[in-house]
Amino acid sequence: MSNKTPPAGKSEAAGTDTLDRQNTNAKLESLEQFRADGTGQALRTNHGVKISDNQNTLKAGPRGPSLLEDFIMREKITHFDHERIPERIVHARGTAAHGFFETYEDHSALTKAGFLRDPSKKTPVFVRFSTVQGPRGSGDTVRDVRGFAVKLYTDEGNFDLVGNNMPIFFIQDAIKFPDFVHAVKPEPHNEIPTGGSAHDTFWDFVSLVPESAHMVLWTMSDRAIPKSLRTMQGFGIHTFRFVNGEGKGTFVKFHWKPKFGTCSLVWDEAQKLAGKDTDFHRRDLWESIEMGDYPEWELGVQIVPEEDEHKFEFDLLDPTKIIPEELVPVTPLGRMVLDRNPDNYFAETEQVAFCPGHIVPGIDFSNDPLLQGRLFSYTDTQISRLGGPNFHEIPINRPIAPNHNGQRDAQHRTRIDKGRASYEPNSIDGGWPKETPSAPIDGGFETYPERVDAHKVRERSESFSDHFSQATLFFNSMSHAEKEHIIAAYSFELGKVEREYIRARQVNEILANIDLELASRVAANLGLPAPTKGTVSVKPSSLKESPALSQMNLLSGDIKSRKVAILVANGVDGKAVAALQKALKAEGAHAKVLGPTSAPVKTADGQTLAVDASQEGLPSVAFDAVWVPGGADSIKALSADGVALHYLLEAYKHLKAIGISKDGKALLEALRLKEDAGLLVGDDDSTIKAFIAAIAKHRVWDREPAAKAIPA
Ligand code: HDD
Repeated sequence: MSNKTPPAGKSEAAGTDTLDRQNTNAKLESLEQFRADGTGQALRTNHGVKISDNQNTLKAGPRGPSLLEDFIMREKITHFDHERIPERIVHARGTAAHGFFETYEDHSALTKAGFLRDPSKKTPVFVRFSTVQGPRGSGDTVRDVRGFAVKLYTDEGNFDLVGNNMPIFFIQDAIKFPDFVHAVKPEPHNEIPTGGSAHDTFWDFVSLVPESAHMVLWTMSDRAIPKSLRTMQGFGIHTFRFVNGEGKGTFVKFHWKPKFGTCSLVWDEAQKLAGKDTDFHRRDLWESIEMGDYPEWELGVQIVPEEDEHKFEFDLLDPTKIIPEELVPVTPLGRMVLDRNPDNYFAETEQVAFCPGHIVPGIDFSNDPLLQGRLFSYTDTQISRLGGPNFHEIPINRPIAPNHNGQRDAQHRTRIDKGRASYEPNSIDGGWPKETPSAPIDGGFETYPERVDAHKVRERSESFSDHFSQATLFFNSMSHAEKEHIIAAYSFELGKVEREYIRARQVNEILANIDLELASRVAANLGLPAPTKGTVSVKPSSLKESPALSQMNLLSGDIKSRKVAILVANGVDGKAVAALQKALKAEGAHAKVLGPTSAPVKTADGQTLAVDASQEGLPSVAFDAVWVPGGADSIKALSADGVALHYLLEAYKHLKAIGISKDGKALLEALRLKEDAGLLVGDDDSTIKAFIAAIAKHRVWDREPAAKAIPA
């Protein structure tokens, strides 16, 4: 509690703040002044002068030299010259959306944070998703961690939950972050590779730093190639603290669980998409919002009472560890819906500034040394990225809560502060703005008074020293297919490492301590001897498996918002197309009719059928499933069309649901594909039903061995 007495006048908590809470909507509307629309407006200079000619520079005669006095041209070119700002050192490639958060109920027993107490309140949010390694123009579907940064504009100030789609991190102490980032970023001599970790400096570093073992395993898993941004889980990673109105603290870990389920691409698909549609993830996010398939997540927390802090086999402060959900289940708090695309990429997505240090009363930090370092780094980076300390005034960063204080001036100051006193205490301006004492609700922020009694040391706690038991737990929790993907990913990445001693070190000193089968399989693929034992003694986790870690258990169970390609040519059975479209629509899925070209086709009964795109224009990697309706002529044409044949083959190899009319059996024979749980032949309702059920399973995993034998 503050020991300073506020100068005479009512406390802000009792007066203006309550009023502001009621006026949140009015404030949101006031942000509207920053959204500009030029419709119906004259073209003008930045200083308001109407422009009569935007085509020609002022010249001395039509063929003469340009004149320096052309203030219109000079203003335009000067502004253009400075259009780019430094991209983020990490997480440069991102995409974002607006939405809201609402709490399911009053969680005041846990926290006094207002946005988690009032179920009638919709708190605006802005969420930016990102890859980590690549620059702004890099591909969306590379193997990488995804950033999951949420800005909640609460009545009590902005709360930024700056997390990732994986629940742990590569390093335990922030002082190692520059080393880690230098190692993973493109190599300094040739700036290769763009958007990937398959190179020597990354594997050199992680093979020398065993604390990275668990997180590297996650990045070699399917989690690093998410199907879409709306099918990713999000995590706050660090242990945070909730503080309730009585000042009681509780440790929490934040989780975002997606309504559309958690699922991934397959590796070949991810690589192809990186070329065929660099914008695959941002396009999906954008389109799903435009189509009304609003991405949605449930926010939950794992709750650990303070007295249980030391009850685990790992340290709650160690960011390379999860709390298995089987030990502490996730308690749902509320939901977040993204329902509006930004108006302007630069003004919003590029200029948004997240800082883990942006918290509100009711939430506090833990002593996780990675989190502690982050509290410094983010504000510092915004100063150079956004050009000064006033980045909070950029519309996307403005809190909806008032933010009066004595901070003044500096570059890009936009607010015109009235009053004489830019210091506190003051008597000239009636003492305003004043401190607000901490209170059970609506009070000023007060740091949780954790007792600290220690020596100053540069040391890593002994409780942070186990780097492998949870990596083994993760590997053991994977399905057969997921394990195979992990083995393939290590083999692929290490196969690109030029120095054999780095490959060998990763296999012998890291993988062998996680799982000997994993190590030997990767060793065999690299032509290295298989290790027979690990290099350190690891006390295994007492939990053998954590089913919550396998994506096989995290599907939504329906096919809402899934995309199905219907391949047609002249002579297609138009009624069959309509029946499938109707069935898919009823399930909330989206069908697109794809022809040999973008031109309409003629159905068997002579009707004209519009097509959405050509098969070449929207390749199979852009879809979840493919259907080939009947019609003898259509099948005949598709059977002789290399693009259509490749379409089916590729969907088959990527383990997607495929439905083919009985008329189309010849197509399967031509491709030598066999029916299976997801490759269905038939035209009746029961085939459509089975097709829908196969899409809901996301992939036909049992097909994987057969699919591998088919040419790429
Ligand atoms: Fe970080 C950006 C997530 C550790 C320093 N980080 C950044 C973003 C995300 C994360 C999602 C992009 C935000 C946006 O969309 O604008 N970072 C994490 C997570 C970490 C983590 C989940 C560990 C649990 N980061 C971390 C450390 C440091 C940084 C330890 C420095 C000591 N991170 C930065 C940064 C960035 C950043 C350099 C680049 C751009 C920015 O901050 O705004 O300051």
